[in-house]
Amino acid sequence: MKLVIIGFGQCGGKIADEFGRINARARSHRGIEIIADAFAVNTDVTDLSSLSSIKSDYRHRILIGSRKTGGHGVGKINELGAEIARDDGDKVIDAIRGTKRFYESDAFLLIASAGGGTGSGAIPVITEFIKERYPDKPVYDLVVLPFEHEETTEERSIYNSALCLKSVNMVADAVILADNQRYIRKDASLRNNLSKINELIAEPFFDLLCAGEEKKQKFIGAKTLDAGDIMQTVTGWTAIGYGRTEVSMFNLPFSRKSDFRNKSTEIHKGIQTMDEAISELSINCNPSDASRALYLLSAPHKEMNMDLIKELGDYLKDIAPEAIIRTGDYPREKGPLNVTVMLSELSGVSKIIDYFTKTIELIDLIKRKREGIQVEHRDLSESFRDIPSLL
Ligand SMILES: Nc1nc2c(ncn2[C@@H]2O[C@H](COP(=O)(O)OP(=O)(O)OP(=O)(O)O)[C@@H](O)[C@H]2O)c(=O)[nH]1
Ligand SMILES: [Mg+2]
Repeated sequence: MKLVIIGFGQCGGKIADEFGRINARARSHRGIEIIADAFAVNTDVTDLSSLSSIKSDYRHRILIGSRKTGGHGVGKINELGAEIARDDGDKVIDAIRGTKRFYESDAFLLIASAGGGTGSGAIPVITEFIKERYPDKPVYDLVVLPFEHEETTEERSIYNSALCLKSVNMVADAVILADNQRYIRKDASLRNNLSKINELIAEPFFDLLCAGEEKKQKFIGAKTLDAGDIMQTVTGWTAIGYGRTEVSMFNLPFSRKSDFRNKSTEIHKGIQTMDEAISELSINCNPSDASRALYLLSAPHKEMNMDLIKELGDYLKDIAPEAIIRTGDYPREKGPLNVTVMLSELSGVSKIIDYFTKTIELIDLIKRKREGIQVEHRDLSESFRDIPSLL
């Protein structure tokens, strides 16, 4: 599957840049392209300058709203981010139109954080613009959720997230959720290493996008998971996960490949890898809430067999019984065993419901506070009405 990637704001731009890097890896290691073009859109000049893999011309690094922001961002006011995107959205559409390999692309992937200002406000507006202009291509929005510490110290990040999530859900074909907090569960120091988190966010897409673009016969699986399968699966609220096991751990020393013990070890390791993919999902969710799912097994030829693929399918069916499951295998020469899982059309995601609930409470509180201040003002003016004036 080949994507047009557009990152908004600091977070979106950085992750789009990371996708540029995985495309370079696909090109040099596998001789294929998984990205037709990549863009970054921002109100902040400095953020645009700090990117590396996205081309540096003004058509690929698109500055919007400079009249309103002086090139310094919107300071977390996502309503302003949305307004600027409405005014300057044509710049993005013009840039897409200039993409030489646009006709090769299967879909758009738009990326932003929900908690900031520019990206959070711009992503729904530009999604809508693109849907109007290119109604036949799916638009997927990859939305990054704030860290817990940001939610506790800055109510704005919750409010922004609720507005952004509600809006993207109204216009995008799917919203792929990536919760920053999930990536620091095992290593809290990553909180200060956003580029590592960005790698972890982009990595699960690598095999998934490569599998359907593979040209070499020996790397084409018995069942290829191509753009059509992905487009049939990815819809609504979506989570993605990825597990990896080094293959050398599989092989029992001095035993033949056909040995029954090797086979059961392979299946066991395959299931363990899928388990890892599920427990490392980009957002905490309940797999049984998914109406659609897919998994891709990528492993060296000699480790791949139909039993393993079937066992993985049965396993996923057990934990996501309501889901229509699509599957694929992607044989490699060497390397680890990877399992990529996507759970889609999720009926409930507790973190999202939380944002909506908290934001409704917040709006209510702000309204009551405002009314309170008005009453105070009224009280004050009433209280000095009878004081004589010197004027
Ligand atoms: N994963 C990840 N999260 C990031 C990155 N940069 C910022 N964030 C998160 O994104 C949120 C802040 O949004 P930004 O993307 O910085 O904001 P923006 O869209 O540039 O908007 P303004 O700066 O307000 O104009 C916070 O929740 C950060 O934790 C990044 O490179 N990777
Ligand atoms: Mg910014």
